[in-house]
Amino acid sequence: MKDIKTFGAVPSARQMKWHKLETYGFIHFTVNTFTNKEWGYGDESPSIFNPVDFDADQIVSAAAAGGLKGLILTCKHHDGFCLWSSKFTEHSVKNSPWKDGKGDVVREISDSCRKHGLKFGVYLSPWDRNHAEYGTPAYIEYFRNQLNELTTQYGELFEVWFDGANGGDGYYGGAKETRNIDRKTYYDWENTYAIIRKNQPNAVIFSDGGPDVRWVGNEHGVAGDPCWETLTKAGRYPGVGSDSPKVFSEDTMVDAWQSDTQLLNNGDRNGLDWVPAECDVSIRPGWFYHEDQDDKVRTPENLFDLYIRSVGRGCSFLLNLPPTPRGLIHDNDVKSLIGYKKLVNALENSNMVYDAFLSASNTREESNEFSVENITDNNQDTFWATDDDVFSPWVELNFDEEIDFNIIGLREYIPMGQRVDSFSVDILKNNEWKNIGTYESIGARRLVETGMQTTSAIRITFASQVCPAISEIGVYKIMENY
Ligand code: FUL
Ligand code: CA
Repeated sequence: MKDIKTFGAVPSARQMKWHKLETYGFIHFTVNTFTNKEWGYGDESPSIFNPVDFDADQIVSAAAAGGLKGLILTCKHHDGFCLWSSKFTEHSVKNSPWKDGKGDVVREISDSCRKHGLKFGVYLSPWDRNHAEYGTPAYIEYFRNQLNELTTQYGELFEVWFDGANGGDGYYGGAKETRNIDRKTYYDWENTYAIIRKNQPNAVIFSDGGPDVRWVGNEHGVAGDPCWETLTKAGRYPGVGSDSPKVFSEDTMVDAWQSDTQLLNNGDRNGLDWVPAECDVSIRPGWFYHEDQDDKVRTPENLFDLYIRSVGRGCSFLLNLPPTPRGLIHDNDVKSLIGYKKLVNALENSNMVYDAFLSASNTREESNEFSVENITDNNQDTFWATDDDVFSPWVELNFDEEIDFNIIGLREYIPMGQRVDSFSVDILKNNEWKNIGTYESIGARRLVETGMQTTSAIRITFASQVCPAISEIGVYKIMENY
């Protein structure tokens, strides 16, 4: 951009597309839905998969009602059962009674996503507790063949999701034993990623080690404060964190990662790569549907709180919606999604920044191109910037009358990097500036809760190592105690 130099790591074109989505959904659906389990052992018969009322449009409409911009489907979970009719295994929908073995969940969900304007992504578990050859080179060939099918047969994908859980006990074609793999070398990840790069150049690859999008270090949907967009990704692969456990089990998996999870949660201000975090969480306690959790669906208020603590910290919010054994999203989940979307809309509609008179302590070359007006034009591609030697400028918002607000929102112009270290918010009280908080990190989006404040002027002072580039600022009022 003109003569402004970028700062540190910057997002790739595919990451920029992904940043625009902010919220999208996960669909966990497989034999577990019928066995009432979270992890299948791999010995489940395909005959149990029979979602008699399966309705992709109902599932995708539920996601759309919650404002979700895409869906990632568990095409194959750890149990190895394939929701599409893979050429390379019998362990799939082709041997289930559903649609007489002619059904394809991946096809129906991806088609419906396109119909409703949602992006589509795939989850393919590297770990396969069904496959007889898991642990040998032959399984890698199988895994890559499947990846090839999923990345060529279902149109454009926005994300490919790799789980870190890998290795342990399983059915393995009847061997029923424990198999451990070397997670650093077994998948030869760079060459596995190459399949995705070739077939789906716009798709981001997710795992706890990136390379495009990183796990946020917990499954509660909450990013750290601060949460930097950067991290050094050298040596990091799915399931290969600094303290990854040797053997996975359902109970110990998340705990065993502890020291690495802190780093994933906060990111690294000095990291060499742009690897933003994704905050995954389920709308219910389980990832898969369990009838006894029908009354444990997250409330709209709770989902909104997660939105603030994920999207509002520069990350994405990945919300899991598990279909029932009939193949539908339960009414309770649909109600919560609708209520949550209302709260997000209410936040956006409360933005008072358009009523403010704007001023700034410095504007780059005093040029209109970098004018402070760019922070309220609802366009993320325009921004306010200062001269190169200005590292602590301020922006002032003056209102004709006093306003009440409790959230301040900011966006950096991230194609130029994450430039701002911190920012302070002051409000005018009895003709004096009163500080109400200092916060670290902005990135793609920042929503800070300031507590309810009444004032006629707000001043935001930035601290950065290079001139800041701020694309949007918002001043919001949302009900308290959500
Ligand atoms: C975890 C898996 O083990 C869970 O079953 C689920 O798929 C979740 C999203 O990731 O690592
Ligand atoms: Ca703008």
